[in-house]
Amino acid sequence: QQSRAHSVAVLGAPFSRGQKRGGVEHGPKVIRDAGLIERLSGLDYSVHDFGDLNFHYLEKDEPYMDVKFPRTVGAANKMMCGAVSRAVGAGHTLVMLGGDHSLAIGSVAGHAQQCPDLCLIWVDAHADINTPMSSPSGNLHGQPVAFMLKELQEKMPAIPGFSWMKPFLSSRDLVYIGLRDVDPGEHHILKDLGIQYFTMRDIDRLGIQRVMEVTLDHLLSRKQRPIHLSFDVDAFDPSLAPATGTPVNGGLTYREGIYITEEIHNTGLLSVMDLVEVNPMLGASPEAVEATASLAVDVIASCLGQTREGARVSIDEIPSVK
Ligand code: B3U
Ligand code: MN
Ligand code: MN
Repeated sequence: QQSRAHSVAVLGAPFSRGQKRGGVEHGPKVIRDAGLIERLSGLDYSVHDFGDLNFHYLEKDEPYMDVKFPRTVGAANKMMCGAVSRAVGAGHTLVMLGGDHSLAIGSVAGHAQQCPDLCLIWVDAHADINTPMSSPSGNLHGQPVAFMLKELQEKMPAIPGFSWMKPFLSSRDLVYIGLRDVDPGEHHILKDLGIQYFTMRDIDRLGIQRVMEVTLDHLLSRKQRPIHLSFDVDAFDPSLAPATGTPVNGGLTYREGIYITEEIHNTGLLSVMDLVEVNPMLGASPEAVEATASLAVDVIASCLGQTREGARVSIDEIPSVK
């Protein structure tokens, strides 16, 4: 039942202009240094490391209304969109390493160019669905989902840098898991559009098994289609993932996080995943940074079929006594 992709492509996205804190552009490097490529190769994939995208930070990029670095973020996402579209078109399962979460605009948009019927699972402490008007910070990493949704089209002003894209996703094709820091405007949007979401409280009430059952049923019961997983490392509890820009207490346990990714793998439908917001400059110690990066590697490997049961390589019989 588990269809295995033949090849996995890894694409680094060293970019930080979607938010204010420096260091998240080094995310791809620390995740690779934590052994990502070796781990994926050990899962029997042919792994293609596409290296890092080469983003340009524009020198003159004044805020538009309150939105920070609109042209820089827009251009980075245009580049991301093209790269993801090409990789998916070439038949790879793609892993995008952030970088901040504004990069998901281009990642999901590029995926949607190849797979217009995709669905989106957003694992995050935050909903990242502010519009430029509702955003309390003006940071674009708190707004990527608003750029994608067709239902928000009328609420979105024309932001410089984003004329290359149009909204492409329906709100019923999106599920959130792990929310616990949602702005008032975001909460209104979630309710107004009837978006399916599971807060940490919902996980406490239902358990992660039931949450995944309802999530996959919501997205896949009408038809099987490609999954885009956008995983913000701040979904995890800060005790597990301290090296990130906006940690929020009361996050996912290690086992809840891995259960989510195992269930997504078991659908056989994962097509693109983002792993974002690892910021090695925000760990209190080298150990804190290594723990966060190695957690990121565990999440990615689990998405791609690493199991807690063993049995990756088949052995014919119990070794006999010589
Ligand atoms: N919701 C707030 C804070 C935030 C969003 N995403 C992160 N932080 N990582 C905002 O700025 O939109
Ligand atoms: Mn996020
Ligand atoms: Mn977040």
